[in-house]
Amino acid sequence: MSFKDVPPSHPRYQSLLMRHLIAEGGKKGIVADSGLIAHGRGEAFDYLLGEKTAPFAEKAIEAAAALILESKRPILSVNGNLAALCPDDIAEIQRVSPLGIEVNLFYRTPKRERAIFRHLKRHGVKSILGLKKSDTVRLSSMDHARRIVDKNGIAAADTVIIPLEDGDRAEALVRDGKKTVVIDLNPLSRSAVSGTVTVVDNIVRVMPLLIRKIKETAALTPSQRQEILAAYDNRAVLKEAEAAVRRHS
Ligand code: PTJ
Repeated sequence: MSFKDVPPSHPRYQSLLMRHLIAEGGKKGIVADSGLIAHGRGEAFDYLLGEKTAPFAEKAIEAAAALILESKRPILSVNGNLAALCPDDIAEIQRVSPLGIEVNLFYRTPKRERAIFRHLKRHGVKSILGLKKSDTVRLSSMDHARRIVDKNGIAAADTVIIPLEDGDRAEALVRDGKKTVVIDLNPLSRSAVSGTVTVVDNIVRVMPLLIRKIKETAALTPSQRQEILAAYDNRAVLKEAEAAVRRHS
C-alpha cells in the first residue's frame, strides 16, 4: 500500500501525509537521514500536545508576527524538513512579509542545497539566499563549519526564524546578538529555551497561522506592535507548554 491509497477520511490522514512528505523528501535528497528521526521525535511531542495549536502557541505566533514586522532584516532559515513539509507556505510568507529566505542546513552538502533550492523555486519561492559560496561567512560565536551563513542573510539579520533547529546553532545565533523565533514541538529543547519567541507547535500548523497573523499585524501601528512585544513573556509561554506536555504524559 502507498500513501495514494490512504483516503483523506482516515483519522490519521494529516499525520500520514506529513510522514509521506518527509519520506518523499528523503528520496528526493531534500530531507537528511536524521530529518526522518527528528520528525519522529516531533510526532511524539505533537501527540502529547493533542495535535492542535494551543493558546500558548497562539500567543507566541502573535508575538512572532509583531517581531518580524518590527525587525529591520528578518530572515527565515530553511532546512530540509521545512522545505519538504511547507514549500507553498514559504512562498506565501515571502509574498506577505519582509522575511528573507535562506537555505541553511545542519547536515550541509551542496547536493542537498541544490535539491532544496530547486524544490523551493518550483513552489514559487523567489530570491533564495545561502547558495552562493562567495557570500558565505561564519558566525563569530561558533568556530566550526556548522555555522556557515550567508553574509546577506542570517549574518546581517537582526531576527532569525529557526524552525526545527539544532540547539547549538540556535544558541550561537543568540550569542551573536540575534533575536530568534524558534518553532519546535519540544518545549524542553535547548533551541526552545534559547528563543526570544518560542512557538511550541507543529510547523505545518504554525506557517498558515503565522501568515495570517502577519497580515493582521501589518495593519497595526508600530507602537501597537511594540506593545504586543512588551507584553509577551516567553518564559511563561514555555512553562505553559511544558505543563501541557506533562499533563498528557
Ligand atoms: O535539513 P538539515 O540538515 O538542516 O537538518 C534538519 C534537522 C531537523 C535534522 C536538524 O536541524 C536536527 O537534527 O534537528 P534536531 O536537533 O533533531 O531538532 C529538531 C527539533 O524539531 C526537535 O526538537 C523536534 O521535536 C522538532 N520537530 C520535529 N518535527 C517538527 C518539530 N517541530 C515542529 N514541527 C515539526 N513538524
